[in-house]
Amino acid sequence: MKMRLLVAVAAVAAAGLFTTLDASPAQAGGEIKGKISFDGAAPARRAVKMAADPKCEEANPDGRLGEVFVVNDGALQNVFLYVKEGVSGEHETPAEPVEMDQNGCMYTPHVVGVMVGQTIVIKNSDSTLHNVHSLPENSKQFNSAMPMKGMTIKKKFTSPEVMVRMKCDVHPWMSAYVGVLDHPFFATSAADGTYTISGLPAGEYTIEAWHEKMGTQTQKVTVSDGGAATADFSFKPAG
Ligand SMILES: [Cu+2]
Repeated sequence: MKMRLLVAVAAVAAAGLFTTLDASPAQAGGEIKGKISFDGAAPARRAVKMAADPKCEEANPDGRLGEVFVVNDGALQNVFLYVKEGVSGEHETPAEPVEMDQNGCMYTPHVVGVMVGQTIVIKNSDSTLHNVHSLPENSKQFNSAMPMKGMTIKKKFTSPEVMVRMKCDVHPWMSAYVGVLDHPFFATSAADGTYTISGLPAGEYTIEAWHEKMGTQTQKVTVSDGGAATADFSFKPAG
């Protein structure tokens, strides 16, 4: 639910941003939408083994499932979609931060996008020590111990990169991925596999879909003034 909310917020922010840059409301922008499917039998989601930290086990009395393959009725969640080619001009960095929580010794959301320079507020909702460690190649790494419940830190990435991996040095099962872009045209597929990228001017674009285990795919998409183009993707695991 939170993921969907974030996607919706990003879409609204993108639409709002473009409206402010473009004087003509008639050209408030088109959109690309679609659905991500998983081709084949969905792998079973495995229970995450948290025995290394009793506080993590306590926080999840019913256990937690891994988030690498989240397939609901053939729909694939946690795919990052972004416009790879065709965006021009400068795009204002949103003032609103993106939020990432450490809750029950998992990152929420698991996959998220931010703009270069946009603040990411990282929170610790757990009564245990987390150490959030980013592993970008294009920006400076950060490696921050967060020992207290309720603690938050603010971070930014300085260069585009799809994707930046985040991990916890205390809990090896914890990972998240952040797509860093110099424009606001990105989204993450929701629980029903759908996504929407809004606020795009008319034009030809290449959109890329990224999944942490199944790699990337691209499609060329033509967006008309204020129109909606569709780009569906289907992922099949190798082998
Ligand atoms: Cu941790």
